[in-house]
Amino acid sequence: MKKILTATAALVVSGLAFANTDIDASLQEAFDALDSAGDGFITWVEAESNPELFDQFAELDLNGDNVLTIDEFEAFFKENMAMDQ
Ligand SMILES: [Ca+2]
Repeated sequence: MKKILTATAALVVSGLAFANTDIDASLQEAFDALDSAGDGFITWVEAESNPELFDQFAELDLNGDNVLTIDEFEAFFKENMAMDQ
């Protein structure tokens, strides 16, 4: 009985770890798709390809440098793209 519980716990833990990795990979993929220059930033011009992102750009740009880093983009991604995760 104890063995079964331990195995179940291990499955739950690895499932959670996998889910997190999956979101991180999807986040990076979505970011790279928008970062057409591949410089690690999403600019206003690059954000134009995604109207929802463009609308929220100023709000997401926490440090006001007019580019979004992956950390700034993460908030948008989790709110708008990862809902079904
Ligand atoms: Ca910024």
